[in-house]
Amino acid sequence: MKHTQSVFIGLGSNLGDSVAQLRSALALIGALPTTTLVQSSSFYHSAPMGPPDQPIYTNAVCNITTALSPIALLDALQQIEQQHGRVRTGEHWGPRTLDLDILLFDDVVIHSERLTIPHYGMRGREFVLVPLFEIAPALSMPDHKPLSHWVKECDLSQLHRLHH
Ligand code: A4P
Ligand code: MG
Repeated sequence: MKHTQSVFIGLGSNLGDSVAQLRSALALIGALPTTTLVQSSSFYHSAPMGPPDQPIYTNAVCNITTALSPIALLDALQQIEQQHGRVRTGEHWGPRTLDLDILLFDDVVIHSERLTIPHYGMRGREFVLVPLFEIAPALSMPDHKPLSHWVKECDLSQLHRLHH
């Protein structure tokens, strides 16, 4: 049997019915071959990072176990983005119906053309670190500091947990 790895995925959406899109993405992620959805965080509303003239985001983080390789998982996640009408306009940090980022893939480190793991943009992003902390408070970050230390560096004033 293939070895399964523990992987954290960041989900974001700020076009269309964002909550419905995150829910549907979570279901599709959990249905991928060899993959189990172990846990998902609450959903959060967050102010856009990047161009300010775009709708607020809904963000969440989930934890899966999978025997997929990092690149096979990326292919599968990009397919799910496409299924949700993701159009890549080329605008940096522009609005999107669904964005799925591989945050951490066990202890794997990759710097290739298609993949940077750990994800380059976790530090300082409250909409990634707070949901991650909710489901994995004991996690150690790539610099070996506790996740709580990274969370403390964040501005939490524009982040709101959704009650549902
Ligand atoms: N790629 C490399 N590493 C990874 C990885 N670990 N996971 C490559 C996923 N993809 C990875 O991604 C561009 C390319 O990154 C992919 O083709 C893949 O090969 P993309 O999704 O097309 O582009 P993007 O998401 O617009 O670019 P980028 O720089 O990844 O943006 P981020 O970091 O995803 O940020 N504000 C709020 N409040 N909440 C958000 O979720 N998200 C963004 C996008 C901006 N502002 C936001 C939010
Ligand atoms: Mg992305």
